[in-house]
Amino acid sequence: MTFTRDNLYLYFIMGSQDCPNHNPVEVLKQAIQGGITCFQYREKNSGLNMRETVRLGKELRNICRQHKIPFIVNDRVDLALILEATGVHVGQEDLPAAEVRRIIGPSRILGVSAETPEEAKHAFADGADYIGVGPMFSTSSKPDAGQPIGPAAISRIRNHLPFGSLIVGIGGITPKRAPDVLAAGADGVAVISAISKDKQPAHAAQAFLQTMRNSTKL
Ligand code: TZP
Ligand code: MG
Repeated sequence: MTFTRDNLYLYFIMGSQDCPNHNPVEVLKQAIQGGITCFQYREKNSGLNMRETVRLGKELRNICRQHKIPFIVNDRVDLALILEATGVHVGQEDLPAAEVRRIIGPSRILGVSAETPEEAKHAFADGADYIGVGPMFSTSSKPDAGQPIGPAAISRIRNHLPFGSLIVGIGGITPKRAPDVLAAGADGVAVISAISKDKQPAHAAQAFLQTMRNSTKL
């Protein structure tokens, strides 16, 4: 599957822990209907065991395949390979990016979280295709996310990277705040709760696309 800058535009992340009121399969279907451009499967302390995680992952992957949405797996390279995922996303405390690149080969997508220009430069040198920068704003979806670094962090980091480096902002992003993240130089926004916890995930995704497109209209 091809993966381009456009895939970062509205990047939805979810595991069953993020869907207290719905079935994650339904949430993903709705989010796709609403126009998301990429999906990351992030099962974290949800209570699912590894077998259940694989079973749900296959279901979510099949839905992404049907709709030609890239399917990225958070943290776990073994799970990404089992699920024949489009790619993997790792943080600074997960498997080192260079090792992940070695295991997944040249074709799968590698995303890496980075908070500083140094982390960002290392991530790309180690084989990242894109970086995730955050938390932009305060978030309740990741207890260890640390203090918000704000959209300005994206401009700062971009200044140290070659033209065209792919960056997605993450953390506490709502439809109203998304334009600030784009204005700071992000290629897109990565979102958990503003879509997964909405009563109507399709509408929530559409609301993002609307504010983002309006903000960049000439
Ligand atoms: N990494 C940095 S913040 C965050 C992750 C996974 C959580 C984003 O979730 P939300 O609900 O969009 O704030
Ligand atoms: Mg991680």
